[in-house]
Amino acid sequence: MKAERFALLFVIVLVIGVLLAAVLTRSNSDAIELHGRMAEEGGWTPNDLTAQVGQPLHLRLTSDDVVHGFAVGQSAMPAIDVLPGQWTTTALTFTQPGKYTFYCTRWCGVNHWRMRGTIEVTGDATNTITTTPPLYVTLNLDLDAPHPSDVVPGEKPSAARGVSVGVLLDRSASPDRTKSPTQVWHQLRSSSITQKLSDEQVWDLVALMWRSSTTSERLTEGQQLYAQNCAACHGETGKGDGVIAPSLKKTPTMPGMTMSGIETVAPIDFTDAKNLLGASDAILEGKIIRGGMGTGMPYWGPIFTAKQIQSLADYLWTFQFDQ
Ligand code: HEC
Ligand SMILES: [Cu+2]
Repeated sequence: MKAERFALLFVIVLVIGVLLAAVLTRSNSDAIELHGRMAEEGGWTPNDLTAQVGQPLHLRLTSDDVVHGFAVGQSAMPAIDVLPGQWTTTALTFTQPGKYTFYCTRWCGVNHWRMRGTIEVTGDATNTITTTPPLYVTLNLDLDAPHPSDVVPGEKPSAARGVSVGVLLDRSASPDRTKSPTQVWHQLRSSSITQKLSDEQVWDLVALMWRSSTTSERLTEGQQLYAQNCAACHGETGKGDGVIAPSLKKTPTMPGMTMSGIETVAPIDFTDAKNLLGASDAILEGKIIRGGMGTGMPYWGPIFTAKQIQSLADYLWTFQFDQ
């Protein structure tokens, strides 16, 4: 009798144990283990995740080599450190279906930016958002065509000097994002209001117009994004001399004259007036969104929001204009 009782108790304990183990392993297997490795060593494993709208996607992250970072493109979620020999857990919940890109946020090597993966989110949208296609698509711009400027200022144009020129510019006529500074300079130069001004003063007016079309907040945001994502190639001062630049090839003799998809080239020098002043915001934003398609310039469309890309383009003009 006593032995029977004991056996029953043992069975019950065993059943509870099995149930508990099942519950534990279930909650454990709900979390997906995500390993980070440098792009050359395979990047993220797995690199294609799926999720359902409104249902948390549990992740356990670790690195198999150096310190990486984890972030989801176009989301406000702060980046998570992915450390070797340690597990970090996180849960992501999506409110919109679609294809998201997750990416590494630490410069872990020359191919750092290639450390990307996707999250395919299915289900019904909880709210509707309308997205407008970028300008370069609507305007059907050729992003690979050279866009040299036929005039360049003698010194760096300054928005502050532009103010003191004293010509009242129509603020509502602030440059639309499809025009280059060179085009606007020609327009102003041929206008009667600038008759008594020097060429340099007209450039200062152009700098002022570009400054008026952005805000200090956007310039600060652009500066931070640039320092974190672009300076390694384009250089802190925009000269195209970042630490990664030597691993890309020399500048072609004609800037912009690259056969896209064929070979990598040196990062664009944003301080080169002849090149940059001939570009419009639409072209710069288009290049940032689409990338160089083989030139070495990464694509950032799935990483940044439209506003962040605008801030980046706004910031690039500070390499030409004193703002
Ligand atoms: C891995 C190196 C690399 C990184 C990182 C990089 N770029 Fe580039 N970028 C290039 C190269 C190389 C070119 C020149 C070839 C081309 O235009 O495709 C270029 C060209 C460009 C151009 C074209 C300029 C023109 O006159 O047509 C823009 C704009 C640009 N980059 C912006 C950015 C921004 C903004 C970032 C950061 C978000 C960035 N780049 C990060 C390598 C890089
Ligand atoms: Cu990394």
